[in-house]
Amino acid sequence: MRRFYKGLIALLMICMLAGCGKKSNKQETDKELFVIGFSQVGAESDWRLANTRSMQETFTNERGYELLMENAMQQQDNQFAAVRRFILEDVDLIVIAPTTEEGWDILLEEVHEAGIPVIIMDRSVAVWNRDLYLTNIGSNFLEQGEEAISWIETNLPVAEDEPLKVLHLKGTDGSTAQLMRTRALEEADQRHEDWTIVQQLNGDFTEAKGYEVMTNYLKHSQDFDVIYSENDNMTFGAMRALDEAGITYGENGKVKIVTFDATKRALQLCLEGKINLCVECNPLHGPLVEELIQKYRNGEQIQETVYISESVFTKENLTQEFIDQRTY
Ligand code: GYE
Repeated sequence: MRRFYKGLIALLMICMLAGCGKKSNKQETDKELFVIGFSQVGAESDWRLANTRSMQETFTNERGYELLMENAMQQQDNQFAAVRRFILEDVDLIVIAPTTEEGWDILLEEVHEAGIPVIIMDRSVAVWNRDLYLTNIGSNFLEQGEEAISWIETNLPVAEDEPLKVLHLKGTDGSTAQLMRTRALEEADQRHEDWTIVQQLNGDFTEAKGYEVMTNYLKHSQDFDVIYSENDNMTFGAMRALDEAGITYGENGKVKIVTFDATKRALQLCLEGKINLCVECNPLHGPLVEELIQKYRNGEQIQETVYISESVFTKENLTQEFIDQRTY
């Protein structure tokens, strides 16, 4: 009997030690790491890949974070599912890069009720209750559009007898980047009686779609002076279509090209004279998001909107050294 009791006690001790050991390890890890659920739009463009990298490089375990990232493949429904999973996992904070602006009220209410703070990154959301998220960090997309317009106004003279014909390549409908860049162009078109938007094509911010819509369009018409393309990847697709149709572009070409993002590949083409203007859209949000999270954790006041700094590039202000050291 004593032997039996001795054995039982030993067994219990082993179990307790093993069990306790595990639990305390987990508790320590949980305590140390700040868990962030990140719903990313997709992997549609070079800009997006750089944006994802910036988040992953910032929020590492070594730096005290656990980043749970979900790629929504450009579908808002996938974002809803991801955010609901984050609620179930009881993460410390949720970062959402929203596909489109509309449709977020109910979901953000759910997150609010769960008591989880939210940061909206890159694009914006249009919700009734502004208290549903801490802050919106991203680009001033309208200003980007206006930069592009003012370059066109100064650099593309309009002929006396013919309007300036703009071909517009649009990004994902309803996304802030599309809405604001489009607004700048449409407002300029209203102001300038001698401008005309010959067509608006939707390329969904991807190279494949940019190539496809451009190829189809060129079968019907090739009469335009400038392409206003809402991101670099659609521009690359459009350039391939122009090459195949034998239409020249850039500095010495028939068609001028204005593009948004200013990723490394686009800047190189700009330096080579193939693209006329690159309006920068800075994807390196990670460090800024971290700064805001730290403020939040310290109980400090956070600005409602935080814009990231950006510039505009033409062949004149670019150098090979600058492009070589660019990380995206
Ligand atoms: O311009 C485009 C991307 O929302 C700023 O989305 C972003 C845009 C960017 O896919 O390349």
